[in-house]
Amino acid sequence: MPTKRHAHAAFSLKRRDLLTGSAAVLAIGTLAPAAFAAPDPSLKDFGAARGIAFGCAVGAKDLAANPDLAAAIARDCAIVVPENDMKWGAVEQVRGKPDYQASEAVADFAKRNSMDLRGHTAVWYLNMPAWAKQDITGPQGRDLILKRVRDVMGHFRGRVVEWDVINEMIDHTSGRADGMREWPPFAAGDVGFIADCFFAAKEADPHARLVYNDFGFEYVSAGEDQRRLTALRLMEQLKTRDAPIDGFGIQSHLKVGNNFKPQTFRRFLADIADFGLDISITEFDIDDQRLAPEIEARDAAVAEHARLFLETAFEEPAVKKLLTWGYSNRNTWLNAHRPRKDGIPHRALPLDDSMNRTPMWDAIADCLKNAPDRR
Ligand code: 9MR
Repeated sequence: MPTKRHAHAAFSLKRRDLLTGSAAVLAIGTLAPAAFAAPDPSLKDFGAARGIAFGCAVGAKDLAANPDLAAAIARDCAIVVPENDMKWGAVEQVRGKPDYQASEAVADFAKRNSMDLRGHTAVWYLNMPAWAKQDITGPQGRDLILKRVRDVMGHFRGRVVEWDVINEMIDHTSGRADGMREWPPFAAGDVGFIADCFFAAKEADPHARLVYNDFGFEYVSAGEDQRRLTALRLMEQLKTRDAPIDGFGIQSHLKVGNNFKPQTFRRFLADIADFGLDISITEFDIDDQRLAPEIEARDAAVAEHARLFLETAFEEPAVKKLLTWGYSNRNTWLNAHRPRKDGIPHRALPLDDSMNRTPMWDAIADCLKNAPDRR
């Protein structure tokens, strides 16, 4: 693994190349001296030139412990989302005593670096505080969830551009005819309860864009085919109820070797966009489980998969945000939650663990550059 010194050397070399290049152009008098200060192009710039906000998820702890990661994110990202720090279980461990210290640290980081902030997530059946798990099953369950929406979104009112109001309420394995998750507050209220969460969200933060976020729409398989249909039906039902929903979040936790059919995914994006919704790619990363350990080949396959997926995604003008779930391979949830069988770390993200670009970075850059302009 290259040391920090190597990473620095690589950076200096790039700067030197850039300066030499600028000097050469200056010598023939076509560039203003300001070009000397021009930084390396960043993903946020490529995205901005097409009307796509590029960013990533990061946690307060990771920011504090990894200054090099913080610097890389500040350079490349126009938007950040706290990976875990806004979740109910993180914020309100003690009932009635919310602690926003960690989520505020991420919000601060965003502000200091002129980035937008995404909110994740007001309602999720996972990562709840221990004290709430029992209570949400009772008659007060729905009120408790609605209060949580008002609390967290009210706290950040005016500071979050886009909120995942609801996360992961589709479950094709639930056995329910409607394909929705078996979860007490939902079962009691049907889709009307999800709509109520959006109404509460709108009151709590009228200017944030309100999103339904979920996984498992990207590939062709019996389960995902069903999940896409359920999602479309859900959007239709929410629209029928005039729920204030602005966008649909496709998590995009991809896996090399899964069956990606561009035309199927493209159709789904168009169908979602037809509801008048924006689409955000909210948690992009690539699981390389099925690939042999050799790094170069894994990086190439991951980049190729990224390219195929993003090319297809960006064809749809409603896709206006792309966030990766983590930014460097040093900090990916996959190593803890989806470890490779051989135990070696995943190559899932745009930077390696020394903050050098992986081929996935180039794939994202190319896809952003080639995306149709939606500004
Ligand atoms: O990456 C997150 C991991 O650190 C947490 O332990 C886990 C449980 O809170 O959540 C992970 O993030 C999930 C996200 O919030 C929702 N979509 C799936 C993500 C990966 O599991």
